Formats: sequence, C-alpha cells, structure tokens
Amino acid sequence: EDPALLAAFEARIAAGESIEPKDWMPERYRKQLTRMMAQHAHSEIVGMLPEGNWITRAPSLRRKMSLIAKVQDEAGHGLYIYCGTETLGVDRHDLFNQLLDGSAKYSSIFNYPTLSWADMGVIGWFVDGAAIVNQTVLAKASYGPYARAMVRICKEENFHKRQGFEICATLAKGTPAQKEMLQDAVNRFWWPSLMMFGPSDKDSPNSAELLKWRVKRKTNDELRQRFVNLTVPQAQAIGVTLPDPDLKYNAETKNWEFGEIDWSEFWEVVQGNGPCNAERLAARNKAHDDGQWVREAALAHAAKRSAKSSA
Ligand code: FAQ
Repeated sequence: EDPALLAAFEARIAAGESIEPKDWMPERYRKQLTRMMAQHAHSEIVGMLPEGNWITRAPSLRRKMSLIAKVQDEAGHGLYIYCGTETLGVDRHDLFNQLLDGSAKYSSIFNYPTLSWADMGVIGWFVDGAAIVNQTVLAKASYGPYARAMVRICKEENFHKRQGFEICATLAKGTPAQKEMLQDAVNRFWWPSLMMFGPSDKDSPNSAELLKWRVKRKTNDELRQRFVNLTVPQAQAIGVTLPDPDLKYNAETKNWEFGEIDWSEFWEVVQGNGPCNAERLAARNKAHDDGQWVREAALAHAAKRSAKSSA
C-alpha cells in the first residue's frame, strides 16, 4: 500500500473526518469493518430467535404487539447493517452463507435459552441496554455508513430497552411467583450480558487497530464498566439482586466494581459450544430452506416482468 495514501487516510481520521465508501482506505480497515459489521448484522438476525420463541406466549395483546414490533425492528437492523457491509464491496449472500454454514460469528448472548416470560423483560433491559452502551459510541465511528446506521438503530434500541425494563418493573411489583421468575432471569442473563462487550482488553486482539482507526472509541472494558454503572441503580430501583457477591461501589472512582467473569464460558460459547449454538444455526438454516420457494417465485416473477417490458 502507498505510504502517502495511508498517511493521508490517517490524517483524515485524526481530523475526525468520516470515511465514505468511495474514499481510499487500507485493506485492513476494509477487512476489519466488514468483519465487525457482518458479525453485528448476524447478531441482529440470530437475536430474533430467543425472543421469537415467546411471541405466541406473551401474556397480553399489548405485550405481544410490543414484542412483535421489537423482533421486527431487529430484522430491520440486520438488513440495514448488511446493506452497510455491501458499501465495502462484499455481497450479502456470501455473508448469509457464512452464517448458515456456521463459519461466521455472532454475539454470544443469543446462544442462551429463553426459559420464561421474564427473560423477555431482562433481554430488553440488559441486552438492549448493553447494545445501546456499545452502539452509542459506534455512532461516532469513523466509517460513515456504519456510524449513520448506529444513530438510527440506537433510537429503536431505546424503545426496546424501555419495553424490557417495564416488563421487569411490573413483575417486580407482582406476586411472589412473578418476583421469583424475574430474579431467576436476572441471575441467568447478568453474566452473559457482561460478556457481550467482548474479552477483557488484554485479550482483545482487534482493539488496538480499531481504536487507532477510530472505529472503536472506547475499549471493551470501558464500555462494560459503563454498562454496570448504569444498570446497578436500575436493579436497586426495582428491587432485584444482581448475582455478584463482589459487586461494590468505589466512591473514589465512582465505579461499581464487579467480580471475575468466567472467560472459559465466554470462549466456549464463542467457539460454538454454548447451550443453544446448534439450535440457533439449525433454526436459521430451516428458515432459509423454507424460504427457498419464495426466492424462486420472486425471481420467476421478475424474469416474467422484464421479458414483458422488453417485448
Ligand atoms: N460474542 O478482539 P475482540 C444486538 C469475538 S447487540 C461473540 O475484542 P472486537 C442488538 C470477536 O469477534 C450485539 N464473539 O473483537 C440486539 C473476535 O473474533 P474474530 C451485537 C465475540 O471486534 C439486542 C474475538 O472474539 N453487537 O445484536 C464477542 O474488537 C437484543 C476477539 O475479540 C455488535 O456486534 C461476543 N460477545 O470487539 C438484537 C456491535 N466478543 O472476529 C436482538 C459491534 C468478542 O477476530 C435482541 N461489534 N467476540 O474471529 C463490536 O462492538 C465489537 O466487535 C465487539 C468485539 C465489542 C463485540
């Protein structure tokens, strides 16, 4: 690569300019963004499955409407971010195929099962809450199409988080059985939610490059700490206990310090051995196969129309 081009590129990043699809960029920058954006898009699509599991069992029409809207938003986010990756010169069909054949990564959090209705509340509260912390910063990423996608997506994630927290607040005021169901969901999702931010900084091979090029603007650990600081008071407000005996406030740093994350569990899930990895991939593959006739019909229809208009 031409060192002069690279220097000009890095000067633009340092000046806070946004990089657009037709601008020159180093191959590594293109590769890193494609990797990260594709993983993000896949996460949105796979992320529909744990919640989709509860649409038919939502406890009221109002809850069902909100949950359907949320899951539909996630499909939209996925498609929007796939479009973003296409601005980098990749074909989304290649990305789909990598998801379907199991070679692509997506967020570890979606490999955990959703066992009760309270899980819908806790996913909105923790998982969308974590996504907002991460994506608010990505909205200032140096790559224009990704940053703009994040601005729009964060607005919807805020609605998702509120619907989740409202479910939790309602259960927290409910019967003893409802409170117990909520506490159980919090116990199961707390640690996996902290893992969403990725490995600790010392074990994060991509961070240095992404920070240098201002794709990331905060490290994994910085964002994880921010999420904990925001979430602890919310848990206190509705009277649930976070499952970490080491959680304590440090008045000097103003941080809620937390216990050690089980990194062996994290890497197991990332490597495909989590509780639901196989189930999620099977569900995506089945949906893809079941949709084959729709794609064929759409292509046949398009071919007929273009034959007619050229006749
Ligand atoms: N799960 O070097 P780093 C949502 C991989 S939100 C799986 O630190 P990086 C909304 C990582 O890819 C969730 N794999 O990596 C929603 C890398 O592997 P590679 C999606 C993980 O990129 C809510 C290796 O470990 N959000 O979907 C995870 O610097 C509710 C080393 O890690 C995004 O994708 C993990 N948790 O930092 C939907 C946001 N963490 O590729 C439905 C954009 C790390 O070298 C319902 N992405 N890995 O083989 C990011 O911000 C970053 O990519 C990180 C990872 C922070 C996830």
